[in-house]
Amino acid sequence: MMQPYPHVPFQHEERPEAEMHARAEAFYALMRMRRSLRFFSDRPVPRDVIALAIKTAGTAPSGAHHQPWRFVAVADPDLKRQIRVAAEEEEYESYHGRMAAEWLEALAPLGTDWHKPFLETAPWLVVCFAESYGVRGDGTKVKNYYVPESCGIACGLFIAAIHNMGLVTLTHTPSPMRFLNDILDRPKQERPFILFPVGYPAEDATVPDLRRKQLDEITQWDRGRNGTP
Ligand code: IYR
Repeated sequence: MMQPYPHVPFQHEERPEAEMHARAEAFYALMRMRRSLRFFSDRPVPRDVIALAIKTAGTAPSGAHHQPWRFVAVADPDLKRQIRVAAEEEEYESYHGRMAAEWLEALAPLGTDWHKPFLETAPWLVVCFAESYGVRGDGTKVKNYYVPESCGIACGLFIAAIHNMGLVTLTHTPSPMRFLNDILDRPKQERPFILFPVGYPAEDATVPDLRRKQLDEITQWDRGRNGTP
C-alpha cells in the first residue's frame, strides 16, 4: 500500500467581502472578453510565457492526483507545417462525408471549413495529450482516473492563462488526431486531447457575433425554476 501524503498547513488568503466582489467582477470582466480566434498574427511569442500557461494548467485537480496530461509546445515551422498538412487531410475527409448533415448544419453559423492556416501562422501550437494510463519504470501500467475531466479542467486553466496574458487561442480538435502521436513522437498511451494555436490576433481578425447564455439559462438555485431562488 502507498503511504498517505503527509499533511502541511493550508496556505490561504481570505478576502473581505467587498474585495471578494471586486475581484469576482474583475475576473468576470476579463473572462467575458475571451474569444476563440481563428485569425492569428505570426508575431513571435516568448517561450517563457507559454511555459507559464502550461504551469498554470498543471495546477488543475486530477483523479487520484495522477496529473494525466502532457503538454507539447511546438514552435518549429517544419513541425507546424506537418501538423497543418495532416490536420487538413483529416478535416477535408470530415467536411466531405465523415460529418453527418446535422453536424455540418450546426457548424454553418461558425463558417468553419477544412482549411486550417492558423496551424502554420500561430507562433505556437500547444497540444494537450491525455494519458490514458501511466507506465512505471519496470513497464507495468498505472491506471488513471477521470482522465477527460482532469484534462478538460487543465485545458480550461490553460485557456484562462493565455487570455489573462493578452494572447489568444482556439480549441482545435481535428478528428481523428492520432497523427499527432507520430509527428510529435508521443507514446500510444497518450491520446491527443486538444490542440491550441497560441499567439497574437491578426490585425484584421474578426469573430462571429455570438451571444452567450444568460445566468438564468445556465443556473438553477436549489430547486427553483428559471434561476429564481
Ligand atoms: N474539428 C473541425 C470541426 C469543428 C467541430 C466543432 I463541434 C466546432 O465547434 C468547430 C469545428 C474543425 O476544427 O473545423
